[in-house]
Amino acid sequence: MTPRRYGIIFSNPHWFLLFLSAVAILSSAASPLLAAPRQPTVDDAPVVTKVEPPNWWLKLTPELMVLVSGRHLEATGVSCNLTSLVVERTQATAGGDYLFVWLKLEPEIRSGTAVCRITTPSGTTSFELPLAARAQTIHRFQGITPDDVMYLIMPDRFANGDPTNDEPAEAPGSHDRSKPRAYHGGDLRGIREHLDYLKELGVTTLWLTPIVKNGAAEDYHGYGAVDLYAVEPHLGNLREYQELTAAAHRQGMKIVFDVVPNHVGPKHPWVSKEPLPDWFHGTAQHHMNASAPISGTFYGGTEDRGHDPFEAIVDPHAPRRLSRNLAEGWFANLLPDMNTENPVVAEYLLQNAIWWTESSGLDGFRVDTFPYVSRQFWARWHAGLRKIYPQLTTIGEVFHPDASVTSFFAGGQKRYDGIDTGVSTLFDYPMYFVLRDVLLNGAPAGGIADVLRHDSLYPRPESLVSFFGNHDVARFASAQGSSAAKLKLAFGLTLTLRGIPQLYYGDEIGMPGGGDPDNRRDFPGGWGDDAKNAFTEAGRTREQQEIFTYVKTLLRLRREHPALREGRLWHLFSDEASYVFLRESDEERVLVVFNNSTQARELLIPANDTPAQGMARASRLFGETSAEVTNKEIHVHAPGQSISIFVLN
Ligand SMILES: [Ca+2]
Ligand SMILES: [Ca+2]
Repeated sequence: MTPRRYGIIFSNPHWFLLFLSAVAILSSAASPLLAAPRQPTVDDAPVVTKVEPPNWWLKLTPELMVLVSGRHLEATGVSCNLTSLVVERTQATAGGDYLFVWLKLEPEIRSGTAVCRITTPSGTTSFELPLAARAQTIHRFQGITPDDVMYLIMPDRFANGDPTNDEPAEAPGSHDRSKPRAYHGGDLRGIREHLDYLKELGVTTLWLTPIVKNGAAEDYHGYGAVDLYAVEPHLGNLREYQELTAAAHRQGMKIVFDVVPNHVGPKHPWVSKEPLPDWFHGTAQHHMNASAPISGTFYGGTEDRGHDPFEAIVDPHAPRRLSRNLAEGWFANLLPDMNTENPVVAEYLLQNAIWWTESSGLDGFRVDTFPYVSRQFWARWHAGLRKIYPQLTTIGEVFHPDASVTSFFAGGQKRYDGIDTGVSTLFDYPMYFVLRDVLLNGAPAGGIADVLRHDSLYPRPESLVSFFGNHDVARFASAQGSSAAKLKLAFGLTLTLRGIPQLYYGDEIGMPGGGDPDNRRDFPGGWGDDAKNAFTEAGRTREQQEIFTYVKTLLRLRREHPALREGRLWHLFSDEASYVFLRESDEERVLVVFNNSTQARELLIPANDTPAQGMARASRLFGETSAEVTNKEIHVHAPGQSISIFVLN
């Protein structure tokens, strides 16, 4: 990656002085009236205010790009006091407010704090770069598999473990639990203190919404970064994130980090002063809107529904103008869009992901706004990560109901553009839409099988992340048409269908909530003065306990029966109200019966040409359904609105 397109770079001060002399001679020849150069003053002295990354590790990468922020950083030379740390080149930008320093780490380099001296025409300054040996890698960077169950937490809304950080000095007035868009005080320590609750429930992996430092009073959700190398002070600090990750690992749990390479927050200091002229796509004044509708359609239909830019990316025949605003526009017309096509930006973002991984030992990334970033970037980013962390799992967010669209973004394959994004897996949004449609709107239960039929479009469908709720949609319990019984069915299907299940905090106790931000209410009991503590059985209402037990039991069955995690899925039966399927592993055959009707049903399920053929018995693991097996058929009596699970043998 070369930054040379941005100007002339001098790694050798001698050449720089020769250049300056030449410029001086030419200038005076061209303009004899030019005043004598102003003498440097104290005000011109170079100052360093920030170093990114703030530290690094030995034997991790052969090179490192450091972005130094400050003033008057027009370096004529940079050198570090470790002989094995070589300054390869530098580039001052934005009138000296930034200085890029490319370093080479020789193999023999030892741990310690390097001091790198910056010399400018008006003085010198320095920055420090601590370099440490890598920690043991065992039980770190583990990756996620279908053996895992992920639980999404919005840290500000889960549990307040440290009231002293509720309103950091730099954010006065930001904390108010009565305001749905203010900070409520939840934090990383609060999550760590409730790992036993999560362990008891049976989840194995925690996905936290972004923990990086945000800048606006209503950025409790974490998606408005102002510093990609700091933990949001409302949530704690880096040490507390490291402690949370280590504590989770000790409990046999994993941590997924929510990473957002697509954009930063509007208050990021880069917005008023970019490190490079094309650091972002566009500027605060002039940019495209990634969320703008596009008029016109090529795809027929009586109604002009407009172009769906996701569909345009997938369509090899669609003009690029239909998807350019998606990749280069500002999300919600508000969030500064990183120019990921610029190799320096790409390097910054890759190093940042490596830094969080190495700092904490995290096990995977949930990757925000995946289709909004160029596919070339994803290929490079993943290649860089995998070189160091081959097990690390990345999960892309492609918010679209059509598997022919979502699967286009899956890694492990190339489509018409010849690019493999490298992403490990994706959220199964098509299944999300159908689950809600079937359970809440009474759509045909066979719609589930219809989604699964598209699995051949994905290289690794068994790892798709299935879910029925998250922080971007109304709570299932509060959606129109919902009920406690339907919430249980949503859990039942999500935890038995193929894929890696993802649950949303509080759904296991039926937490209510409409659209954003009502879907992000505080977990009851996470705050010392809460009237009820739903983290304990005694603090849960009867209905909360019923749902909690239901989920906990399903999670235990999932642990105990490998077929429910990894087994091949076979459709056995489907119609308007029911879907019956089988999960087959080497060890066992597990039958799952879903009845969406409020009425009990008698079902005769053909077993021929499936692994259910020739089975003699159905032993019930879960539910109230009874089943008798003959050679050719399974006779099921399913109560209304039920999920039942059997082992066949
Ligand atoms: Ca707090
Ligand atoms: Ca973008």
